[in-house]
Amino acid sequence: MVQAYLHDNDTSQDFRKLHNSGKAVTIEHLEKIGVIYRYCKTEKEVDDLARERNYSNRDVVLIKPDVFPTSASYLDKLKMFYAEHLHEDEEIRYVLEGSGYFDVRDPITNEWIRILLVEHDLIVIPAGLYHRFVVTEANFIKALRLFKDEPKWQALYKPEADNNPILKDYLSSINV
Ligand code: KMT
Ligand code: NI
Repeated sequence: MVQAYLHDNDTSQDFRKLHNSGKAVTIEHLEKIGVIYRYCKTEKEVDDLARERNYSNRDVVLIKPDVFPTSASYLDKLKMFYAEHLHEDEEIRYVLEGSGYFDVRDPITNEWIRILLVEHDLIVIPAGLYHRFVVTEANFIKALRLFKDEPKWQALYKPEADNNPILKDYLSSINV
């Protein structure tokens, strides 16, 4: 079962650690803010969901130290994924191997919710929801990234993205 909890915001610890504040977050709460979690035993289940939601493009992202020339460049890549951002399209991520954390910023309370994803976990992050990503201390994830027809999946960083109409559309979609 997926684990979600409030992030402890302890910046003295490495960002790949658990950062579990002890306050659990339910799947129902995630759904309220438009985040969908699914366990997909096979890639066929992912394909079905992708078809239903009109996704037609995908790639595989591999994040682990040995695919980077130096440990500094690995860390730079991790920091890039960890910068708070949103997208103008919803994004689907499916873990093929390894594990990682998706942190989503609760638009109601402004708190970071940490979601641990392991093999077979799929997450849908709605357009306009601020998030960031980091691997766990195992330092390894292989994940499918699914994109709609016309990919608009470049990251839009905070605070510039605060004025993006997609953010306002997202907030009104969840009644905030
Ligand atoms: C994103 O949009 O934040 C990402 O794609 C993170 C890497 S996917 C494991
Ligand atoms: Ni993203």
